[in-house]
Amino acid sequence: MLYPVVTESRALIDLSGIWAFRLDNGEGFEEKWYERPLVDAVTMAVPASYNDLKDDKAYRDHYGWVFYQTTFRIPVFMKQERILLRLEAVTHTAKVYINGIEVCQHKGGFLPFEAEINRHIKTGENLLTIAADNRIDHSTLPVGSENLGGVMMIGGTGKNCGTVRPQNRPNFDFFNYCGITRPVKIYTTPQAYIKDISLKASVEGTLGILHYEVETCGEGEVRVEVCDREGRSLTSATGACQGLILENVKLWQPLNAYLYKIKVTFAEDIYILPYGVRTVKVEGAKFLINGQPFYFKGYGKHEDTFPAGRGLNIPMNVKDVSLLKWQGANSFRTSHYPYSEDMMRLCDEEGIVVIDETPAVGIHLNFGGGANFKNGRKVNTFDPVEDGGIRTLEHHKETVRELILRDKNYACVVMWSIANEADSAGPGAYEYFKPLFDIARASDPQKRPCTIVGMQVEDNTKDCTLKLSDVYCLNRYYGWYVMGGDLETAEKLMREELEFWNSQGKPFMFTEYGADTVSGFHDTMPVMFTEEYQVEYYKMNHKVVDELPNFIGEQVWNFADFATSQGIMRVQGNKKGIFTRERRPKMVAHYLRERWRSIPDFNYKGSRQ
Ligand code: BDP
Repeated sequence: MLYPVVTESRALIDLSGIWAFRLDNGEGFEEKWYERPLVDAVTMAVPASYNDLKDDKAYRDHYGWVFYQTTFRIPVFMKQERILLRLEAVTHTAKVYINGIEVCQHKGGFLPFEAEINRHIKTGENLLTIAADNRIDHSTLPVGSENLGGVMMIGGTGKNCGTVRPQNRPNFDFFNYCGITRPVKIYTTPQAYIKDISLKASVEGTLGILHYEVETCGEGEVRVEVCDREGRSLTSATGACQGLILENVKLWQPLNAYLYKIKVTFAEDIYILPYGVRTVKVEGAKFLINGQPFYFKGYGKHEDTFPAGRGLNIPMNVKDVSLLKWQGANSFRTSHYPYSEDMMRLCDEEGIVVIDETPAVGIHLNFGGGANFKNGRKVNTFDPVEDGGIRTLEHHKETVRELILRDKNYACVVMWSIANEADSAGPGAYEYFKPLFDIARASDPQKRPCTIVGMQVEDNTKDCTLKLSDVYCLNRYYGWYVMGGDLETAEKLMREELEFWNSQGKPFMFTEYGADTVSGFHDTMPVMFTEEYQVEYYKMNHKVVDELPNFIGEQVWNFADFATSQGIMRVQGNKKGIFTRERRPKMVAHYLRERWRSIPDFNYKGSRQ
């Protein structure tokens, strides 16, 4: 799916700004609020999560639909073109109306969708209404809990005690920020147009071989021209599917990105795609980028800032990449959902390596000590739907397809994460995940490695990641959730477990490890929650992982403190950040800087293999 850009043949209108907004009182659809200007509306920023913008619990803890509204006019010169409305992310379910008529719906809060709107617009003012639903349950990604006994951090009484008002119970550890979180745009294409472009490249010595496939609609001929960064033409070809040779190819390298400009023309339509040539491959226990064993240094992150919530925050994205570079980090994971396209484009440009994750978090009905019951019988996560099992599979398949369709051309993306901390060792997990891996592998023209990011389980041999993942990605908390405060025992237990993973013949890495730390808490002894403890915690972890040759990367949890639901284990949010939510460094940020600046991006463990 192409990111909307302005070219000689395409125009773009960004509808970001102040919109009218109203929380649904349960009557919005019945009273057809989308047919006329909202009554009793308040102002609202778009894009942004609405939760923190009004200093009122009614907004922060709203459950259900909300209505957003704006008006737009279409310039006359655009009217002969195809006119599309593109929504980059509406969390979690959206219904879109123009002049009272529904033009599209979408499920899933972190991926774009669009509709051709020519027949719905009129001369003069058009009324655009977007209804957004934030309810989460066993059928949505991320997953919401349907049984209070199984709720993470609420404590496992097993009783569904009910609440005074209906409310969301996230089965995941981040605040359920909602709304129109990324821009809404109108863009045009000619009637005969370029629908999609798929690129992949191989490299032989100094030659790059670029394979392209262009999908079009209408009559015309495809022409593809490769230009260098300065826009000078290097080579070109005609036809919808071709190979092109790039002499003295300039590779996209981690922290040293090079992007060609791929100019595609078809009939009157022109589209320009920045593209980095690089290869990715798992070979034995190595993760090769451009043929060299890569070592991941970096983070699991969140799109989480004050007060935009999960709303696109371009300055913070730039700041975060700057902090990554300051520290000598080279990568992050888009935990726990696809990030904005603006962030992906920034990473492509800056050479930041990305593990790209779907919003599949919380696919675990018995997490956090709780258990789900139906008619007195314990329910397993992947039990048949009629027996109370999870209902996400079809939506999960669609999400994997949509994510790869959106992100397949980014050089920064080197691996797909199909899910985070699912019940991957539970009965039925393999049968659930196998088709998702198949879809990912079939849809990606570049055939990137795939993984499930896994939590600690009782018996690793039962974890379906062993059979399915190309890289074992582990979230481990030895010294925090396991043996918190006793780093000596934690070290022993962690070494015992990691030796298992090291003996599997595939690469493995940490995608999470961390300790909650309240900025400003200090002690002479490393006591949990102090900045000193966080440093000691990481030193202990690094001592162990540095001994293991097949361990190919460390992604710390988390880049910055972030907002969560309330609970006895969260102090105004999750405090495992290396930076505070405002991006001030905790003590450990300097320790990691020293460590990562002395670890090369490539061949870190080369001498010991
Ligand atoms: C893991 C989750 C992550 C949490 C983290 C934590 O993947 O979302 O925030 O633990 O507990 O279970 O801090």
